[in-house]
Amino acid sequence: MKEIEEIKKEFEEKIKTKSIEELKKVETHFLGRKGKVVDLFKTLKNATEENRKNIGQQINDLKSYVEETISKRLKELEEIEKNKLLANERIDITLPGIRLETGGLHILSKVMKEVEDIFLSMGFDVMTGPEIESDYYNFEALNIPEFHPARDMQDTFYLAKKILLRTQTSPIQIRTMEKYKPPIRIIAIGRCYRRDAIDSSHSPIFHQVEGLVIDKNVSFSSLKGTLLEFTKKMFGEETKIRFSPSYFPFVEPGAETAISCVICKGKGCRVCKYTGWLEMGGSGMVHPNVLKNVNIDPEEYQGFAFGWGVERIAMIKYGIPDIRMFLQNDLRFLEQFK
Ligand code: 2U9
Repeated sequence: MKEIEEIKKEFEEKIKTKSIEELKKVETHFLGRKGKVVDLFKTLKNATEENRKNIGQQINDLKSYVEETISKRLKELEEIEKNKLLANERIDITLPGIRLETGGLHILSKVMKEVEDIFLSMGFDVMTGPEIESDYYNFEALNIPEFHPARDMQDTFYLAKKILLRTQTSPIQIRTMEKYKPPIRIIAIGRCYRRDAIDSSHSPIFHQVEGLVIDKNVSFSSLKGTLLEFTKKMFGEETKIRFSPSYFPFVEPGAETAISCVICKGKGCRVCKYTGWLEMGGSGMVHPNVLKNVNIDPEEYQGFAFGWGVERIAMIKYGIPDIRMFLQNDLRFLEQFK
């Protein structure tokens, strides 16, 4: 009887094991073929006749207590294992989601669309054309003859003797006038190329928007009205516009066009170099020779045209200090316009 008590005490110590593996060892230690409980049954033969029944009963009770306790303990440990597993796999759905990076339009694309929308609202069509052009469409048709200084002034990328990367979007205007009869109201917008030295305001790749209106009774005041309307919509209602006489082979008279400084409202600041004005590009009445080149009679039809730089518009509108930023793909710059 003393031995039964000792084994029960030892068992109650060992059953507090933490792992299923350990528990299996405890089970073998007590209930296995060479286990403590089996040994107890072997000692039965030493018991007296009248005690044998009682002791046998006691040993059986111990055996079933050990079995029940072990299977209870096993269930507890399995439950703990399961919960541990669940805890590891648990997903906290209240955690903030992982923000998926989304792309965005490049600021120049946005500005070109804004320019297009303004002219579309004024009844213009938007035209595009090839970036690889012939020197006929890029120079000759625009009244820029073979050895005119404008050619090297524009420092052109030639791909072959008479094939080049367009230096302005004017070829689109020529192609449009060849294809459609007046009245014409279009803007031509897209990428142009010049062999310029790169600096904060010059890039070999830049974008231009040119406008062209061909109709009867088109006057210089039509040009001023159209550009003023565009300027107000693009830079704000209080913006003014200024025309200064200038020369371009494809317009006569020609004018440099400037807008009042959007930063200092014309008082004078570093951005407008204290002039109060910001040069935006050029404009003028389409030269009669250009009309003749596309078989439009300058006696019957007149027209005006202008050409502004898209980077220039973006840099002034958004305070971008360096034209190279548009092409450097620096996310710190690009993401500001998402
Ligand atoms: C046709 C007839 C006339 C477009 C014009 C300018 C003046 C002009 C550029 C200067 C550098 C724009 O800022 S820039 O990129 N252009 O100053 N462009 S008049 O005149 C045309 C165009 C097409 C058939």
